[in-house]
Amino acid sequence: MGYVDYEVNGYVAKVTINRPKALNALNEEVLKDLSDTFDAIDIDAVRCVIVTGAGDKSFVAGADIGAMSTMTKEEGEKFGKFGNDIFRKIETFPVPVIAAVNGFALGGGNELAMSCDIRLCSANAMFGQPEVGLGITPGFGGTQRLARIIGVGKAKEMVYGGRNIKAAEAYRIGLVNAVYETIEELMEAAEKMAAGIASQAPIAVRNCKKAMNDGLQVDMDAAIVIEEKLFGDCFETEDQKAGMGNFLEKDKEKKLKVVPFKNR
Ligand code: DAK
Repeated sequence: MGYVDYEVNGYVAKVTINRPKALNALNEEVLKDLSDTFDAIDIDAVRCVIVTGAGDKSFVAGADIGAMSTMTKEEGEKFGKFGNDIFRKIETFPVPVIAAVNGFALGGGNELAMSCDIRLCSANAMFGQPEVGLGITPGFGGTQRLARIIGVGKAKEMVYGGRNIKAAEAYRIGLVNAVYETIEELMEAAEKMAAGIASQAPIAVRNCKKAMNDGLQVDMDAAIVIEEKLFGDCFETEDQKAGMGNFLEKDKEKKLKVVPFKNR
């Protein structure tokens, strides 16, 4: 794909936004390539996805300011919906998605990272929603997801003030799970985490993602019903029989990961 590289290693896919000359800023072409890449992922073969940016400076420096500068109200709304649909596709993607943030994650870049399940970053990362300085609101979910991840007070401070924060602060306020000194260490850690997730019972992992995502949208009474249903579904899988059987037989050598999805 033109602006997005895709590779698969074992059960782990890596999606790399590749427009380094513009610090991987998101224009319509990049967003379309990102969307097409996720559509093409074989979820019978891939159990975890890593999203990162090309180069050593930027994850994604935001939506493309040049492209947005001449938009009308209608075009702005259309562009916002285009991006939001793609980020929602990532957020609800059946298997976990890890953002490996290797530099700037500003505006649409922070919003992309927040649509992923887990964020890891390198020490040179910088996060922020600087849109108010450009005369616009965040438009790819920044006014919604940031508050859900770091809390309303901190999110309002970041969004109203358009203040960018460094990796250490992002870690302190819970925007990222971990910070690594170098990009190499970051990628190694992201791959290790992804492989660890991929080695677990795949349908159980998928159901955990769905239970947490869907459950957070409703009240607790409805949320536990979502959990009960997805928990029950696991009892129709080979993984549950193999996983519990291995435990009862005290067979720690057998690995669930050798059972491919398509045999289920
Ligand atoms: N868009 C387009 N080009 C960008 C860009 C961006 N967001 N960020 C960087 N670039 C380009 C620069 O123009 C420059 O291109 P050339 O001049 O070389 O052609 C190249 O990348 C390198 O950038 P710099 O020379 O500026 O590099 P520095 O290291 O000096 O600075 C920086 C790095 C990240 C601090 C700086 O580039 C910067 O401040 N960039 C803008 C960051 C930003 O404000 N991001 C938020 C964008 S607003 C909506 C939908 C979506 C959104 C909002 C509403 N709806 C429709 C409602 C989302 C909005 C945003 O994301």
